[in-house]
Amino acid sequence: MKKNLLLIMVIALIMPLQSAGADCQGICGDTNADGSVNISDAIWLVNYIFVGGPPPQPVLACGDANTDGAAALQDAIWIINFVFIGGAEPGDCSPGNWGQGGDCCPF
Ligand SMILES: [Ca+2]
Ligand SMILES: [Ca+2]
Repeated sequence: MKKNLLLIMVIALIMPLQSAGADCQGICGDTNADGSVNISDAIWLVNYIFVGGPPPQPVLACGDANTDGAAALQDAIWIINFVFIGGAEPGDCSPGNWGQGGDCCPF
């Protein structure tokens, strides 16, 4: 019983420390975390949404190219527009400045 209480206390101490760092990392729109935003990121996102592939890396927020607070098909379309027809760059992934790294903060 005391071991369980001690374990709960340790977890309670660790949890706020993890969220305080916010774990902001990655580049908005770089869903496969290879350091650039290209068509493979749109494919990664479509694979995640429709086929159950892995989520955007390193955090889900990196898939939120249109900064509406969710990683969805619209974000894949946003990335495709950015890559192929000069559309707007992926936005600030809650929060952060695009292209400066460390952008994607967990939702
Ligand atoms: Ca990429
Ligand atoms: Ca979005």
